[in-house]
Parts: sequence; C-alpha cells; structure tokens
Amino acid sequence: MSYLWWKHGVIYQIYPRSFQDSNGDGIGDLAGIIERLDYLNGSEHSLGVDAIWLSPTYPSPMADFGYDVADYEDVHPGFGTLATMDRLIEEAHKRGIRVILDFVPNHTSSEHPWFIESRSSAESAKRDWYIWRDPKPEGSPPNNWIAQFGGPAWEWDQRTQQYYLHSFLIEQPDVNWRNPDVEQAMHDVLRFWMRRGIDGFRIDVMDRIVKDPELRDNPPQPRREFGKLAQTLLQVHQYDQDWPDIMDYVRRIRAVVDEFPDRMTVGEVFGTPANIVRYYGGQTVDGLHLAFNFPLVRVWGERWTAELVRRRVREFEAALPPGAWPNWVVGNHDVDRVATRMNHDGLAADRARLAALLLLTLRGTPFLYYGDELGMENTDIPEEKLQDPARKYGRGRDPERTPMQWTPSGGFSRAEPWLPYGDLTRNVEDERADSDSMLAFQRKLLWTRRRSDALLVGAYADLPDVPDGVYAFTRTRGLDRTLTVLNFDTRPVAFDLPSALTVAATLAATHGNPPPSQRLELRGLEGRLLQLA
Ligand code: ISL
Ligand code: CA
Repeated sequence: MSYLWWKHGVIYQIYPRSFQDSNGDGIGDLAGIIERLDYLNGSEHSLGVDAIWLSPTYPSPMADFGYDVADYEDVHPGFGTLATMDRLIEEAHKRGIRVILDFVPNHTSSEHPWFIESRSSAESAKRDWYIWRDPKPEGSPPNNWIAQFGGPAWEWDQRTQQYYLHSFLIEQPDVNWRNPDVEQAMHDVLRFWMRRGIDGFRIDVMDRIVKDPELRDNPPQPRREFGKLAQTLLQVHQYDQDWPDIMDYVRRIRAVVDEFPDRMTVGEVFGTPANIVRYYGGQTVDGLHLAFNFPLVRVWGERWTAELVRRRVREFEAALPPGAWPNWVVGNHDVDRVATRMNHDGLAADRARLAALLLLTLRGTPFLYYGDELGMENTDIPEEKLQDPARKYGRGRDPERTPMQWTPSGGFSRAEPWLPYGDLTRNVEDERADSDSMLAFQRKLLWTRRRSDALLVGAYADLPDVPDGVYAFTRTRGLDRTLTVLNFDTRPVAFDLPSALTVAATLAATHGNPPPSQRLELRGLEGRLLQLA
C-alpha cells in the first residue's frame, strides 16, 4: 500500500495561543509547541498523529486572533520568529509529523501594508488590491451584503470617500483576487512557506475568495425558523460565496502547491455534499486535495442519532467523485466542543467517545481538534475574561479555545493563561495513568488505525440490518476487515451479527474490554471496533 500522509494520516489541529506557553506570558507559542511534540508523535508512547495544522501564526493585531494577517511571510512576535518556525518544522519532521499552516487568503488585516497603501489614496497603486466602491447615490453602502460577524459588510473610508468590503470584521478587508497581481502575490506566499518545508495549507474561507463581479444584492434568508433575525442579520450568500468561477482560482492554487512534492491543501467550504465536493475539482479532481466536510460538526443535542449520522456519511460518500478522498471533522476552533454539543441529557462524555470511534474508523482523513482526545468540554468563562469579538454579534468562540490541559494544575503556562482553564480533572497526566480514560481510548484507536490497512484504505459499507439506534459499518481491504458498531441510543441493545461477519477480536471499545462474540450486547451509548475473520 502506498502511504500518503494527508490521506492516511490523522491531522491534529493546534490553536497556537492555547497549546503551550514557553515564556510565561500566558499565551501559547511555537517554542511551546516544540516542547510538546513528543506528546504527538515520535514514539509508541505518543498520541500517534501524523500532522499538525496550526491556526494562524502570522504577525497580526489579533482582532480575530490571527485570522487578520498583517504579514503573510513572517511569524507573530508573540509566537516566535521565522527561526522558531524553521525549528518547529525540523523537529516535527524528525518525529514523523507534517506541518500545515493556516492560509487566510480572503482578507488581510487592515494593518497589512497592502491595505495601508490601498487606503492611502484612491489613486494608490494597490487601490485595486481590495474591493473599493462608491456609495449609492444616497450615500448608503454599494449593496446589502452583511458581515459574517454582524453589521454591513462595507466600511466607509472618510479620506478617500469610498466603501471597502469586509466579509468578516471591519479590521479584515477582503482582498481582490480578480486582480492578477494579488493572485500572484498570494501564490508566492504559498511558495515561500513550501520552500521552508511547510507540508500543506488549511485554507480559510476558501469559498469566498471571489464574488459576483457585479456585486449584486443577496436575497433575504427565507427560512422562517430564524425569525426576526433573518430579516436583519441573515441572507442567502448567493453572490458572495461559492461564486461559479471560484474553481478557476482554486485550480491555480492547486497547481502552485503541486510545484512541490507531497504537499496538500484542505479548504474551508460549507453547504451540501454536492457543493463541498465541487471544491475537489469534480470529476477531474484537480481542485483541493480535501475540502472540509462539516456535516458532523453541524449536529448537536438530540439530532445526534444513528439515522442522521449514517445518512450524512452515505450522502458524502455518494457525492465524492472517483479519485477524491473523504475527510471527517467533529470539532474545531469555531464550534462548541464535541463533548458539550451533545449534552442535552448530561451524557455528552459517552457521546464524545462514540464520536471519536466514528471519526477514527470512517473512510477518510480525520481532523482531531486539540483537547478533544481528552474529552475537553466548553469552558464557562466569566464575562470580563471573554476575548472573541465575534461574541458581540452572536456566538463567541472562547469556550472551545481554552488552554490545553496537561496536568491537574494545568501545565500550560507558569503565568495566568490568556483564557481560563476548563475542568482540569481532564488532563494528559491523569488520563495517561488511567487505562479507561478518553485519552487511552483515543490512543488505542489511533494506533490501531495506523496498523490496519482496512482502516487506512478499506472500502466503506454500512450494515443494513441493525436495530434502530445502531449504526454499524465495515471497512474492507482484501481479507482485512473491521466492523465499527455504534449504539447511539441511551438504552441497551442486543443483536446477532450475521455469520458472514465472523468476529475475531475486539480492537477497541468505549466501555471496558468486551470479549469477541457474534452476539452483541451493547449498553446505551456503547461502541466497539471489531476485527472480522
Ligand atoms: O465562526 C463561525 C461560527 O461560529 C463561522 O461562521 C466562521 O465565521 C466561518 O466558519 C469562517 O471561519 C474562518 O474564518 C474566520 C475566522 O474567524 C474563523 O476562525 C475561521 O475558521 C475569518 O477569518
Ligand atoms: Ca508565550
């Protein structure tokens, strides 16, 4: 089997501010990540992940915690220097860990020199690097687009008497990718990092880098369930997202990444499976290597059922063109922790185990969000300690971005962390010593996966005849075959497996270490990974 790291490996997302602080300022940094690499891979004692994706590490005023980039070709001083990044790449590679940077091409910081020059005068050479427009005759913004974090997507510039477009914060002006000089400059950013040894890019807001050239008004959101909010805050992103010619730009990004061997891209896109797979390039698969598959992220509370999850997996598997490789996400820095999202009845910890078993045994690249391997939950943060500006317009994302929990007293920093710790009863040190812990369970899954051709490359098929509330699927590679069984119901269930599926061993289980048997007796929210004969 030919091993491709971004297909067969597990990608672990690090939020750099929150992983490890090395210099006692309460904020995580690159040297801190280097200190913790042994935790991630390099020996059989490690977690066993194959790549790390770092949320943005570039110089930034941190209006959106790094998603406002002031210089694409440097490192934020609080995180380190280019030399620290070089060392991180080298130390990671030594341990078999690839490094993926977060590329933020849709917008820069308003403090990026490009924007400073662009806004300096209407005649500036970089004026057209951003999206400037005259007001409507009565002075209002050029169209009705709204910013993702609330309010109009246009900001008035007094000096040059025009509006500029910002799909996110006012401090995040949208770049004009239709200007070939901009596209060239962005491609050069990718080359800059690949030359330094960066293995891939997670591409932020991939689906918005070009918009309708006529900037037409978006239609209002017709969905009644959003109520009044729909009128003022929500609209259908018909003209500023997934614009038809976006694939030309995506394909050219792919071509640049292909100038270097063994590199990859994963883009942030949304919507239906059909829309997601479009970004892989359709039948020609010459687009992104992976396009984030979020349907499992957008499931919470009581909606987390066997039927829904099975359907979502089927739909995505069916939509993928031949040659395109799936991927699965259950958590990231923008959504409630998986161990909190499904807590309507207080049983989220069990559901988080099921989610891990699902994530690590489905066909495709798993993305694992830091701390989810411990079962970290959202952290309740007192009002005065909240940081994320997005909270003013809706949901703040601080609760899922709190410091990594290394020891019973934290272990993230010798100073007070920039966000408070969550529940420290979940921490690496204690969970390592406990063979029943979430960490032990996930490590077992990760290492089992690494050694199993069936799990790495095997074909996926779900089992048709299972009791309600159960979702089960096989992964088959030649004679190697596994069966994942997940009881999504809180009630116990018992059933016999067909004789064609002969259970040879239990590879991993959410509860204890049940012996192999053809009759499965599962308690509520129990899951197992079985080796078939
Ligand atoms: O954060 C969200 C909901 O809580 C999303 O709507 C988010 O705005 C969207 O997923 C785009 O996210 C990406 O770009 C943003 C950045 O703030 C997010 O952290 C990033 O993942 C702007 O760069
Ligand atoms: Ca620090």
